[in-house]
Amino acid sequence: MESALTARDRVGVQDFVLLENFTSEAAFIENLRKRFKENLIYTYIGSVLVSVNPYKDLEIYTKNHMERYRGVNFYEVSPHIYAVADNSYRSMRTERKDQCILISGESGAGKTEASKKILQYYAFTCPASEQVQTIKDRLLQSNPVLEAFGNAKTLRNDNSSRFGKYMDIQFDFKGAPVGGHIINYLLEKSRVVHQNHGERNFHIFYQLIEGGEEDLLRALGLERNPQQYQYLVKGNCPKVSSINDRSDWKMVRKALTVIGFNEDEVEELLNIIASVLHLGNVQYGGEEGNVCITSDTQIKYLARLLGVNGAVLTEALTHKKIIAKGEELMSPLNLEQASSARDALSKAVYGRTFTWLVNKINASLTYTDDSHKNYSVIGLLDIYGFEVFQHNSFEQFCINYCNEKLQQLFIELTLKSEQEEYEAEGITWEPEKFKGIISILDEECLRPGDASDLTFLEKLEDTVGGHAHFVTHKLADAKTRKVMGRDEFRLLHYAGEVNYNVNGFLDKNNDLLFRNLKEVMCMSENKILNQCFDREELSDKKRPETAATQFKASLAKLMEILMSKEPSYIRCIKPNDSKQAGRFDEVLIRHQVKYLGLMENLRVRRAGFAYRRRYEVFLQRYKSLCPDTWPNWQGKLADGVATLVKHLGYKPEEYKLGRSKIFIRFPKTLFATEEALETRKHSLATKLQAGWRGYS
Ligand code: AOV
Ligand code: MG
Repeated sequence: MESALTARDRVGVQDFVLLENFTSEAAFIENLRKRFKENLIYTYIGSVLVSVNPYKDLEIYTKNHMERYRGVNFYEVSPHIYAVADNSYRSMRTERKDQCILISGESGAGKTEASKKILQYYAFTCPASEQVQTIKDRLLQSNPVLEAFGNAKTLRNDNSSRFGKYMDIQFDFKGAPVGGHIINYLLEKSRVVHQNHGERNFHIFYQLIEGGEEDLLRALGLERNPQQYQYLVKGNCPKVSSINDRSDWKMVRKALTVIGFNEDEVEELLNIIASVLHLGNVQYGGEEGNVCITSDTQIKYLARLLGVNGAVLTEALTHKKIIAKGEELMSPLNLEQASSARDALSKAVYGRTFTWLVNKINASLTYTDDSHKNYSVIGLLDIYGFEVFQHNSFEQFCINYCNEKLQQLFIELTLKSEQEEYEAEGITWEPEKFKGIISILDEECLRPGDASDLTFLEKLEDTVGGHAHFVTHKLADAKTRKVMGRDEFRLLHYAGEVNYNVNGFLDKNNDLLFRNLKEVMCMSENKILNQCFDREELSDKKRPETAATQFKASLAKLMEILMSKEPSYIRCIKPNDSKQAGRFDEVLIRHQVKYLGLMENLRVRRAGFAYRRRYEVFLQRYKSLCPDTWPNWQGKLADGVATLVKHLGYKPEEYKLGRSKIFIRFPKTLFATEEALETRKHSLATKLQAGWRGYS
């Protein structure tokens, strides 16, 4: 028989709190490594779940597993994401307090997969009537749809979320999921018109082209070859080995039906997707000052698919309307302006359709029965993770800003008492630097005259240039200067350094669509577009808020939502950069353990929690170690605990019994008891295998 000690040697401890050498980062990582090797990807730090992406399918998400975690105490079963889900659910039910589960980690660490597992857990374990079943199905099916339109292959992740998502699941008094609501954050629209090498556009384009039926493609005027489309060729990556676009297409089509799309709506939605591809193929020619569209094939399709007048659209794609002395004039665009007007239209159409889609899903998740007005919620947060590429732009700036906000929240809520130490370790957090950068960006966007991406950079140097976490080519030391472009600024984020290239910052932040293109879209006969482009927008004289400012405000609101709920945390770790199973890249992992603040997290937990346990929790966990407390202690809890520790041989100086908790003085006492439990479990398992029934 394998002794408990060797079992522990092999699989490590399931809660870092039980590590003997809890201040040692090496011991922490060693424990992660042992467990990872045994496919044990989950480990706790108290109630925080640390998850390492296995990059392979583990048989740990079956219905049996879900059953095993249902209604069971955290400490009675091995660590699992289902335990976290169940714990939040039970807290919501018993304490009647809204919950939220915050999932964080860098790009590719496993956040989206985690959020899907949680949703599946609720869909399977919560009670359901027929109506509730419909909601459950829709909750589940909202994922493939939103992923098709909002996820894409990047260099970091084959299924990278390119939008942030916060989803409330609403439960009635019986604990049944009766509705849901999704808030989406800043979609990376630029991907619609441009992808970096080795990356793709949003999945839906490839799904449609690869999976769409012949008739459908003919009606949309599409060819079954992504390389035909300018918007799909830039990354030179039409196929991804881990993705089957054709079967995904089938899944998405089904999901749309489950969510309640009728045939007309599906048609209108696909018309929009196809029209974006046609827009990308609109070619300009002619002389400067007299730009024209060289072929009218695309315009013909576009007119039909977008439900607009072809001639009006052509004019809007080549001219800009200006109002001078009360008169409207059409001023011709040059080649560059015309292509960027076209791309702006593609981005606007796609981005607004995405928001429309979220609203449509929300409508389908709204429970109509009035008796369910009083519901409790569990919120799930799955954002885009921190990311660094060779070339980083406005989008990465926003994504990484969002991650810093979330990290800040985590620190505030869990590490407050150790914040100083955290800062002393050099992992400081300063959200203020972003605010400064965003307001300068806005200033330059609003300033008439010579404002440009480069003047923005100069202004940054003038204002935040002195900041220790900000550097530019001009301000850098000789070594840094070598790896920085003249058009870049570098920020030291909590998770690492990122060089941002300022090219395009102003345009992306302004996010402008020429007025005459808006006018054309407002006249669209496509019902979806009609809802996306509102005529009122045309009469609105006020300048719309910039993209970064809107994003900043939406994140501030998100923080308020999260603060109003009882949080649980899942900290996802990415084991390697090559998306490979079984590879534990220690350097990469140590970096994440550091910046996620896991060591500090552990120290706080140890100080506040490990040596104190409520009587019922202590008794529940260790009752099997004493014949008098097994299987159940009948008397007072305190007496049960006293009986148990006496049997375990605790010496008086090792513990104190409080009003509702036992206080254990030395960690070694707790370890010994934990080990006894391991041994007991192990011998029980061996006996059961040998056909043994009953207890001794
Ligand atoms: P992310 O959401 O954290 O990145 P994902 O959840 O998309 O990362 O995970 C990336 C890939 O890792 C998935 O597509 C799976 O192949 C694999 N994976 C993750 N978790 C598991 C798991 N529990 N079991 C098996 N495979 C897994 V980003 O959205 O890029 O920040 O913006
Ligand atoms: Mg994701």
